[in-house]
Amino acid sequence: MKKTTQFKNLLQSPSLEFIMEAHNGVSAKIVEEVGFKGIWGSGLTISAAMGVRDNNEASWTQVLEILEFMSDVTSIPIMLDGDTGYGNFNNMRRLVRKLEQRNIAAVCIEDKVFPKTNSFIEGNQPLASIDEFCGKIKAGKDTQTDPDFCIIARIEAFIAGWGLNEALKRADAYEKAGADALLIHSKLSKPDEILAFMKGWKGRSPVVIVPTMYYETATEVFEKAGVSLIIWANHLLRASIAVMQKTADQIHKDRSLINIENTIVSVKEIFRLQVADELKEAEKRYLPK
Ligand code: SPV
Ligand code: MG
Repeated sequence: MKKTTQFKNLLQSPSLEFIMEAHNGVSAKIVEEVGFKGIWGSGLTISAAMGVRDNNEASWTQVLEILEFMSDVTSIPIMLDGDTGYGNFNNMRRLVRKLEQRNIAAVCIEDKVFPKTNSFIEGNQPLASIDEFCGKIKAGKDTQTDPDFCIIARIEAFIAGWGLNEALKRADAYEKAGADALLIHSKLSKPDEILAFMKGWKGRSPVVIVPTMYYETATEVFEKAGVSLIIWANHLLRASIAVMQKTADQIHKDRSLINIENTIVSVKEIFRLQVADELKEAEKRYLPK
């Protein structure tokens, strides 16, 4: 099944679904291997893996290049965290064209202004006007050639401190503009804003959430509230940073690998993830004897 169709089915499925963050080819592959049905191409982790900030310091074509590696090694759909669409409606149109060419199934755009700031960073989080953001959604929907490509509108009203009424007003406008789903974001450690939104939301669009900060809430609470899709947004990068810091420090202190070898994957496991065997077989077929 096409990746776009897989993703649309995931969004519209009656049960709660989950997608997991990846930030390069190998992490994308790991997400698929453990059984997730989709991948979140996180702006935070893709930029962090490049060693830059989540403020559009990496150009959108640099992000596209990473996505292409992620897409090439996986058969499950990728939903890109497209930040603000990297500009206005016109940049959004070009983004959608390029994503479709690279077999990316969906893009999420947020109603902030370029260059964006990560939602968990303290300080001013200016919002785009409703009209401007609706134009961006419409431009994206008019540009896509595959009817199953999805555009998810992310509402940052809670993040910016504008409250529930503003969040609901925006949800309604974005649904009318053609968004395939809404992502409602909150930085609180309790899910109060999310649950209030779910109670107040009378539209039909599926709702997506990112429980990074309210991680202590049982998943069943969101299931009961009618959430459609949960994004585990940054946990593979955070896990790998923890192990890289520990491993580098140990090797540096020991001046030896003796305490490390059994705590990390083998070189063979890297070869397996790279499908090195396939090349061996191909060499037999194509290289001169
Ligand atoms: C990301 O993963 O880049 C996101 C989610 O946009 S958050 O970091 O929570 O804003
Ligand atoms: Mg992001």
